[in-house]
Amino acid sequence: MTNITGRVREAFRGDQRVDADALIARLDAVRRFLTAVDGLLPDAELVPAHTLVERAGTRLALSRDHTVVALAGATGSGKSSLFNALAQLALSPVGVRRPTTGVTHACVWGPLEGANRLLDWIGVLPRHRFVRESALDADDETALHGLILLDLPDFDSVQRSHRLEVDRLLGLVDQVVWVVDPQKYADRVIHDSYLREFHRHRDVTLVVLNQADRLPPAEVPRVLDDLRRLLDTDGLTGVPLLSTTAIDPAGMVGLRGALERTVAERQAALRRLAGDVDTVVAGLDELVGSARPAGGPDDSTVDGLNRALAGAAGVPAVTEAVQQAYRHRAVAATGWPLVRGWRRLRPDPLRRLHLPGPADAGADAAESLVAATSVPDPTAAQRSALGLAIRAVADRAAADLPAAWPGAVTAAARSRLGDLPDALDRTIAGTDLGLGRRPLWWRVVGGLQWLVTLAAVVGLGWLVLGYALRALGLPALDNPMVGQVPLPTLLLLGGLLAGLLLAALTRPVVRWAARRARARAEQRLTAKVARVGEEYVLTPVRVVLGSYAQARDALRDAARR
Ligand SMILES: Nc1nc2c(ncn2[C@@H]2O[C@H](COP(=O)(O)OP(=O)(O)OP(=O)(O)O)[C@@H](O)[C@H]2O)c(=O)[nH]1
Ligand SMILES: [Mg+2]
Repeated sequence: MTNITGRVREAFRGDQRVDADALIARLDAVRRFLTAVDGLLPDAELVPAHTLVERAGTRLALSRDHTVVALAGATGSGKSSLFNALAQLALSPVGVRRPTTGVTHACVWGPLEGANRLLDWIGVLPRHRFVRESALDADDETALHGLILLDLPDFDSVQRSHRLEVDRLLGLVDQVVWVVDPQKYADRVIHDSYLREFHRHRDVTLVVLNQADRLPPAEVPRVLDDLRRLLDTDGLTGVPLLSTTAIDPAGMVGLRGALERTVAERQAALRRLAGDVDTVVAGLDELVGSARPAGGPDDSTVDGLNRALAGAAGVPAVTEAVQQAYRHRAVAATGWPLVRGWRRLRPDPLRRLHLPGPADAGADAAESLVAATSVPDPTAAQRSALGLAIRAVADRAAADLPAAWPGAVTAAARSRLGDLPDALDRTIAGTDLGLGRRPLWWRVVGGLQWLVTLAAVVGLGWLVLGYALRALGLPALDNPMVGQVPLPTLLLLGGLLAGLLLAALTRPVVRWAARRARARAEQRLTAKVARVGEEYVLTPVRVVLGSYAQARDALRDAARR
């Protein structure tokens, strides 16, 4: 899986400007990502993205005219000394007892008013806010107008509260000046826990080697080289590195100049947020893959699902009943009239399943939709086959997705499992099984049967009448002859024989037509059941796949610098 953030240039971007609109578009993309994955991915993985969206929105809304710069570093490195030296006032106590600074101090260059809301949000107490605006040197300080300098507690503190405060503030400030001293500049905690973590924010990172005066002048370049090498290992290649001496104004020129440039550019806030987006996108990267996923499971998996659904819905039992019902009704309509009545006494096989029988053939569809059938409940084997088929759908659909997603796809595929039995039953009840209309040939054969039976009855009556007249000694009827056979006898025997023959000839036709009726019903039921599968299983899966595609596109947009 290629890395989406791989497209973000990892090199130091130095003076490259961050366009505010482009940044807002990237933040919008992160927001879109969060909307797309809402409820689908574990919340814990999304916390940094939510925090970013919330923080960035607030920071951009608060003040773009101010640049918040924090002095961060180990205890005793000289943060407070630098803070005071820059302010040219003793604002933050400097001490020998370590750690000295326990609460963040802020110094604002320019009017405090505009900065107050920003400092409220950052969480610097009003009594620790100072204004660097003096009538005497106002002109000298204009270059720093808009700067809010923070003196942080030590990050390697024995006081846990200091570390928490530092971590909180490092997430909010626009630029960080990491202060190290000649003794502890190589400490692992500075590099492993902080500088390395900040590598995506190297555009807003500045490192100062303070207390340079404690080194023999010839040693300073060597220590700076060594520190540069460590910064390279931290992923902070190219960040500005300066030496400072807080106790000597001449040793502050470089840092002051760097801060003046930062303030003048008014880019730090945007660069910081751009770095935050990079970090968040990199953290989310493994939640999306590079390949565009398929729109859903393949046809054969869907066929498998439809077969399993048909089994669970009792389609085989219903189609069997359709075949039997067709035979039952066809024989009742075309059979020998003398035994038809007896056939009608037997129950219609479809009625046994509470499906439309002969009386309600063509019944109102709406009425049959609410009817529950008596189709047998699915067996344990059918239920487990359905479970497996749904699993297969989820597995196939999620095959190309990164590890975080198959769970969501499976959950979606199973999300409406509880509603399936009712939906299938309603579908079966609402399907026109094709037995509503009596075929014309039934009526033709039935009519013929009546005709030949009538002939037999006429023949019988004629004969009975002849016998009766003879028994009473009355003049006999004149029996016309057809060949050697008297007509009444011919009518009786011919009618009976023709009826039996017609019934015998019709039987195979009925069987063939019943099979066709079954196939037709099966086709209709399968199509309807497939629609249920589409609505209750495939659609939820496609919704998740759609969300995945949206999340992937959004993250791609968010990664674009
Ligand atoms: N020689 C010399 N001493 C310095 C310099 N900067 C700071 N110091 C001294 O180093 C000690 C610690 O300075 P602080 O400014 O309190 O250090 P800090 O980083 O604020 O320390 P915490 O508040 O405990 O985190 C003090 O005694 C300062 O006078 C410097 O550039 N040169
Ligand atoms: Mg301090």
